[in-house]
This record gives sequence, structure tokens and C-alpha cells, in this order.
Amino acid sequence: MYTRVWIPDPNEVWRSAEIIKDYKEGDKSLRLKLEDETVCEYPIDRQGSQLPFLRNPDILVGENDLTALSYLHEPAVLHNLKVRFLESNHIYTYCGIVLVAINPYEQLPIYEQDVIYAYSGQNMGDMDPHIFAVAEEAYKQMARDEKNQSIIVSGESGAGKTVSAKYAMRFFATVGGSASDTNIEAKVLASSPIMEAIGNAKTTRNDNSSRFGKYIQIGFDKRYHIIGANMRTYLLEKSRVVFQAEDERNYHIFYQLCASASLPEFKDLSLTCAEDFFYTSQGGDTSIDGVDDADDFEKTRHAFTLLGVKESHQMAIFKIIASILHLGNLEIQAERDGDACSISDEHLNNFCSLLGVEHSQMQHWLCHRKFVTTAETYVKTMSVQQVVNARNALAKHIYAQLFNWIVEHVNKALHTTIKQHSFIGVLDIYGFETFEVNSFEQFCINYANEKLQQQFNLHVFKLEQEEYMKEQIPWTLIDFYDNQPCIDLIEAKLGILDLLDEECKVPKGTDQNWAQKLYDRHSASQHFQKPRMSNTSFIVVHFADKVEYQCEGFLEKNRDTVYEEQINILKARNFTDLFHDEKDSMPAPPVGKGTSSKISVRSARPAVKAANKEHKKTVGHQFRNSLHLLMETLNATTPHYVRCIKPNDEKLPFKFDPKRAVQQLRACGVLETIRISAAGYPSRWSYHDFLNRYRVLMKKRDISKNDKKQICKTLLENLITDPDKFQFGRTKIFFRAGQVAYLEKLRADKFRAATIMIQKTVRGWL
Ligand code: AD9
Ligand code: MG
Repeated sequence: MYTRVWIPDPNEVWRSAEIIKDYKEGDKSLRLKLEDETVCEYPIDRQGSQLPFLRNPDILVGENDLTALSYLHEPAVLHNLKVRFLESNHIYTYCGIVLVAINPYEQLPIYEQDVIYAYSGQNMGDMDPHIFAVAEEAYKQMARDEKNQSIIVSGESGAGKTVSAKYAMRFFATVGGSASDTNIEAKVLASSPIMEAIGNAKTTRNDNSSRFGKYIQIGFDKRYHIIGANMRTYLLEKSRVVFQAEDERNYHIFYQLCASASLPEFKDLSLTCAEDFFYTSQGGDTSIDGVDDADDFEKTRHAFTLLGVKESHQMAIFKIIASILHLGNLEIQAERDGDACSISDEHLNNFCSLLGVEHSQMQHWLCHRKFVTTAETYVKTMSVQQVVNARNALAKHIYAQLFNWIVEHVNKALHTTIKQHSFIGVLDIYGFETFEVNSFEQFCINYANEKLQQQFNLHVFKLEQEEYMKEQIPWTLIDFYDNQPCIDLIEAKLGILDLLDEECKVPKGTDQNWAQKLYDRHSASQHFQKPRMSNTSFIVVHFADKVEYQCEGFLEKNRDTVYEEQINILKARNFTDLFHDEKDSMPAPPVGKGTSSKISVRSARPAVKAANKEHKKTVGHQFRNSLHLLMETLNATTPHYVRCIKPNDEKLPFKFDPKRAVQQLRACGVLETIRISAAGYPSRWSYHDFLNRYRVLMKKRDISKNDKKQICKTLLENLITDPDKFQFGRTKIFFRAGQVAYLEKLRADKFRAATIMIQKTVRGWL
């Protein structure tokens, strides 16, 4: 039998081959036979250090846990996932403590209620890998260890995070259904359609892409029944409210409302179809295949009602949504001198009447800006472009406040006064992403993933160490990739975010100056690069990939400027609780007219909210704080990881593109886990299982002994001469990479010899 190996391939990433001539030291190449029978010479260097990866024995292929593989490396992992996915339609596979989930893009009959009951109460190892098995494990460990749990779902856009998170929540709602008739589990589930309506949108990658991160903690009482829930959200993509790229849409709720505009109760909103509004039509196509926005709107309203949001509050929400659409349609005209502008049309009327704000004031402050110096305060007209920018900033601000207000309301509805005994948190956050052009949003998203990756690495590393100690085998320090230097580059003192905040404080700060400061300060860093051809971008070497970020717009997005006068008009009227500073708890009591804060007098600069209030934190600063809080929470729980993989870009059912899969396996840290585990003793067998499988290799007189451990020891010491290749733990034997493959070969040889003997004997009889 020839040795089977994996060699790199430009299309398949890895392809199988057989070495048909034994390798001798000093050989410059290997003679290989490929699967199509062609023979080729495969170049290697003199030391043989580039010898190809070895293939696993066939019995191991299709294993439902990748760590059972004898050779643990990228081609083995990829091949195994592919075989399971394509040949048996298995979308779930374990990789040690990680559940890998490949998006099937097809409705599978594996999520019914009876499947939930089948997984409930079972041991993880006894059942096929499944999101329900992970959920059950978390539920069980919460009860067994009396410890809070987290399910951390990650993966790139469209990989299936939100779907997985929802199935996990459905599992808990079913097995932890409340004993009373509060219907709390139905309320917890009802939060999903609401959050998707206001926080999800069609993008080129996913028709239902979440544009915010979410950590939802489901609370249980001491008998492990659901009593309530609480949700934290992370960095909503606000720019989408005013701009959508080609083929993309704004948030679903806008289209849902437009599709229902003809309902009598919405007459006052003065809405027509989504094509008529600038903020909903920039992507070109306002519909999504297979989605009926009017139907979905009914579901959104039903969910609001289920959560106890009163009709009047729902109407207030829809009025605000409609007002944003009218704001986007304002006719802004340049006046004769080219600088000033005027706004006067029905959309402004609609905007003002929907929000109940003073028309003349709004019109004035949409076109003018107040400037303050130490000596005086004066008002200037804005250019058309400035008006448009300020208008967009206002629309984004209103939407973001509405989003937060709804989150608060949902949380209030899910809040309970019953004492919480423990919780399970489900994290559904945006995955690592890199586009043609990467901006502040990608930077924040990738920073979040860098933090999550570190949490994951440390956890895997710690678990390995604990397992070795539990089994009482010597722990050899394994060097693993710690991404702390990259995190420092981003968040430490004088790091990228710090310098950005500083530049935002400088009166004449620019994106360009900030870039220069980054180059001056960080060029020597291992994780930072200045692109050779650009002075307006920088590269961060993330754990998953190198990403080039364009500096343009960072300052603006980090400052998140809104014009104080415009906000004050809104504050002074209805919906007052929407326009409070983030630090205020919401909803706040109504604020009467005229309570708008005084503009402080400092250097001459526009009276903008971000710049003139010391306590207003930048977006980057807030995001860093919320991530720290998230990490603290996650570190205080037992984590369970789900890594979602998008198998192709065409959204085709059961199509597996190996290039895309490998890219994601690298990015989500699955391969790094494997490296940590392969650096130690990747394969583990209990004494019992080992005896059962390799009984055939033992001598009769050894098997008859009682002490199972001793039998295994005698056998292994006979078969494997190098004592470093295995360790005897308390309940398990630990093997270095390749040893199980070797034992398998011995076992196969033995069977072959036995078969030949039997055949000979039978022939003799005949
Ligand atoms: V994003 O980062 O929010 O853009 P997600 O959340 O990772 O992304 P999502 O869960 O929305 O992706 O899944 C995308 C689509 O894939 C879904 O709308 C389904 O059509 C499809 N999908 C995902 N998981 C499954 C599944 N387990 N079974 C069937 C699935 N279809
Ligand atoms: Mg999602």
C-alpha cells in the first residue's frame, strides 16, 4: 500500500495523491500518482521539510469530531467537512469544543419540535452533532455546574449565525418553558422579528443581513425555567439609513411600512411605495425574492403587540419611520448667491407634522448653522452640500435613537422581578469582513472579532491545560498565537483608536493628519503597514487576514456629529424620550419646551453636539467600552462556540467551494484550535475504546489479564518504540499526531493476513 498525501491545488485547495516511489534523504522530488492516474514529480527541498501532508486512514474520514483524526491539518479538516456535507448532507461537525455549521441553503427536516425533545437530556457524544446538542450541553452545564453559559456564534455574512442563534433560542424556549402562564418564552422569541425588522437589511451577501451585533441573555430560575431575558446590542450600521449600495436595501421596516401604506390607520403618514423615497430606493431594487413586506409587517406588529408595546407607541414608532423617509425627500435648492439654500415642500410639512415640531424653526436650522466664539455667537447659511450632510446626520441620529428606544422597550417587556438564578447568553455578532473598500465600520467589526478570537484562543488553551492536569499527564508548554499585539495596536494608549480620538478633538483635525500620525507612530509595529502607493490608507495585519482601511471619513464617523439646534427642536417637542443622551436611562420623563441645554462658549466652531459637549464619547470609545464589558461577561460564563461557514457565494443548496471554505476556516480560528491541539496530543482514546479496537493486536495471554490499563501499556510499549509518542492519563491514552494512523495500519495488516489465512484454509478444504 502506498502512502497517500495531500498536495496544494489552485482550484481544489488540496488534492489527493499517492507516493509511488519511496522517499530517500536528499531527494529533490517525490514521484506521485494523482487520482486521475497521471504521474508527476513533486518538488521538495533537500531537508524534506516540505514533504506533503499525510492523508488519514479511510475509517477516520466522515468522523463527526475532527479531533478524532490522526493527522490533524488543513487538508484533513477540509476533506472531512466536505465528505460529510456532500455525501451525507451533514451540515454539523464538531471540532473539539467547536461546532462547525455549514449553511445548506435548503430547509432541512432537522429542526422540528420532536428533534428538540430527542436532543433534550442527551449527552453530546451520543448524538449527531447539532446546534440543539450544543444548546443542550449549555443547558445541562448551567444546571450541573451552577454557572452562567454563553453560546458564541460567529462566521462571515450569510454564513448562518442568526439562523443558528434563533434555533438555540428555540431550544431553550422549548426545554425551559416557563411553569407559569406568563408566556415569557414566546415573548423572548418575539424579540427576533422586531430586531430583524429594524436592524436587518438586504445586502449583496445576505438578503437578511444583521447590521448590528446582539448578545441576548436568557434568564432562568432555580428550577431552570425561563423567567425573562435581556438584550445588549452593538454598533448599528447607521450609514445605511441614508445610503444603500447597488442591489442593497435600507432596513426592512421602511419597506414593510411602505408596503402597508394604504391601510386606513396609516393615512396620516402620507407614505407611498418605497420607490418614491430617496432613502429606500438608492439600491435600485426595493423588493427581495420570496419576501412579502406587507406580510412581514403584520408579523412585526404582532410581535410588538405580544411584547406589550401599546398601539399608541407602535403608531409613534411608525410615525418616526415615516418622518425619516420624508426627511430624505426634502427639496433643497441653492439660492441665487450659490451658497444659501431654501427648503420648502410638502415633505418638510409631513416631517414636521409627524414629529410635531415647529415648521419655521426646523426649516431655519436645516439651512443655517450657529457658530460660537469667545466673543459672540453668529449664524451662517450652509451650502447645499452642507445642508444635505446635516440632514443625513439628523436622519441617522433619529433612526439610531429609535433603535435604542425599541431595544429598551423590548428589554422592559422581557424584564422580570423574579430572582434570576442563572442565564445563558447567545451572541450573534458580525463576522470578520473585508471588502474592496474598508472603512470605519469594517475596522470596528474586525476589532470586535480580534477580541473574540483572543477570548477563544485563551479558552481553548486553558481547557487543553486543564484536561492534561485532570488526566495527570505532564503539560508541555505549547506556544500559541496570541493576538494581544494586534489588539494593543488598536486599543492601547496612543493606539489607532486613541490617536483617532485625539485627532477628533483638534479643531482642524483631518483624516489625512491622522493617517500621518499613524505612520509616524506605528510603522515599526508587526501588525501595522503603510501601503506603498497610498498616503490615505493603512493596513492592519489581523489574525484572519490583512485588511487595508481607507482613512477618509473615519473622523466624521467617530465623532458622529449632529447639529445641536436641530436636535433641540426635536427634544422640545413630542418623542422627547427619544432624544436624550445615551447615558440617560430610557424612556426618560418628557421634557418641557425650552429646556434645551445652553451652548457652551469656546473657540469658534460650529455648534455641533459631538464637539461642544465634553462628556459625549466618540463612537470608537463607546465601542471599545462595550466590547470590554462583553468580554468581561463572556469570561465569567462557560463558552460554547459555533462557527458558521458559507459554502458558496451563489446561495446554492449543498454546493461546496473549497477555496471559500478554507478561507473561512482560517479566519474563524478553527485551524488555529487544531494547531494548539495538534501541538500537544491531538488524539485521545479511553482505555476501554482502545482495547476494543486494538484487541486484535494483542497477545492472548495479555488480554486475559484484568487490569485494562496495564494491557494497553504493555501493548503500546511493544508497538511504538518512541515513548514520547503517547502518554497514559487517568482515564485516557493521549497520542501524538500520526500514531492512530500507524495503529490502524497495523490493525489492517493483521486483518489482511488473517483473511489470507482463512482463504487458504478454505481452499485447502475444497
Ligand atoms: V450576517 O453577518 O447577519 O449578514 P448571518 O446571520 O450569518 O449573516 P443568516 O443566519 O442570516 O446569516 O443566514 C443567511 C441565510 O442562509 C438564511 O436567510 C437562510 O436562507 C440560510 N440559512 C442559514 N442557516 C441555515 C440552515 N441551518 N438551514 C437552512 C439556512 N438555511
Ligand atoms: Mg445575521
